[in-house]
Amino acid sequence: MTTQPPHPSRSASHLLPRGEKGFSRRTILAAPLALAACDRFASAEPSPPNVPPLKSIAPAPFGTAIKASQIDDPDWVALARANVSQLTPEWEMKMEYILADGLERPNFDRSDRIAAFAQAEGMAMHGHTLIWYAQGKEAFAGLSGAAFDRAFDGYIAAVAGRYRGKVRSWDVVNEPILDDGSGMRDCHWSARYGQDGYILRAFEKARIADPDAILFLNEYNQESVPAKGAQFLKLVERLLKAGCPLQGLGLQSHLWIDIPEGVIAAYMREISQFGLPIHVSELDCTLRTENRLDMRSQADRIAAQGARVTELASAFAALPRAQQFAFTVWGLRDTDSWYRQGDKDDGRDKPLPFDSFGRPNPIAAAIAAGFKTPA
Ligand code: 9MR
Repeated sequence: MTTQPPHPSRSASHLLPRGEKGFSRRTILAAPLALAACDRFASAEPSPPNVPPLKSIAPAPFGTAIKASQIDDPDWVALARANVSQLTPEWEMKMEYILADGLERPNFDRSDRIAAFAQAEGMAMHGHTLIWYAQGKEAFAGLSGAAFDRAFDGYIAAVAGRYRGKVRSWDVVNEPILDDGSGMRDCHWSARYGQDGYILRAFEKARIADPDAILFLNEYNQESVPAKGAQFLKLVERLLKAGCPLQGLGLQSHLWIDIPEGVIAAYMREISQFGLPIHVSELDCTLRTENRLDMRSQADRIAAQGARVTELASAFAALPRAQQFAFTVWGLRDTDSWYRQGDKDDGRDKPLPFDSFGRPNPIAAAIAAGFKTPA
């Protein structure tokens, strides 16, 4: 197994207040120093690559994560209009926002705004996410038995029902597998319904609330941590056998530069065997590693990043057309990324297709190269 960069779900740091989430203390201290040291003699940044509008070269809808505030940013809107045809709300369609004031007072203002923007711009929308181990604990605290069931079913009915006809698809359940791939996560949902039981129930309720949306199971590190990928495939098999209305598989693809060559493409071939639509649902690729002694230059890191991202895009392009659901990046500009928020921002990471001025990054060229050469 390779050294992985920190992941919010791994450290549960996404449960921290906004602006406090992100990297482990060790990485926060080490990464900027390591990057600064190895770049001391680096030449000026190379000029941005020429890349056609990403939506014009993608074999399927090209998506991005969106925060409602970005609708007020004309530069972001221009970049989105040029490059994307699908939107995934980054956090304002989750329980953390919808249920911030409790079960009785759901907040739909921001997800409504994003849905209206998508409609006005002729962009599709992907709902994210109904049931997640990491969220809803506070809102559901104190409920048990039938009251818990009513709240669980009622939440899915209200949210998926509200956006019926407005979303193309939903991440019904997010991130059910343990990080090391040894099994399923325990959480407040599994405590009541069982580890597979809460997933089955969520999909059934979502199916009823929105019969037309394509229903996805979404997970990270499937294509990069073989044990986790294997566990995900086993879960999909069990769910389908149990009659779950699971219709699509979400590969988050939060990549990092040291994923061994070939692993991503091999997993894409395996997961495609179900014949279900595949959504590359949250692509970014951090340049950071947790290895303090990593003295690679920024240019070397960017080359490694390009290789992994091209491998992913190329594996996606090689899928049968009916299985290419969408290819979504987890933000457009580096400065929009969750890797670049708050005091954890080292100012150097370039995980997304555009720089802070909206100019294409090498990763955009890497995506384009992959789309061009299906493999
Ligand atoms: O990027 C998202 C960040 O803005 C939110 O604060 C955080 C918690 O809601 O979620 C981040 O997005 C995560 C996604 O919903 C699920 N997969 C991992 C993503 C990156 O942490």
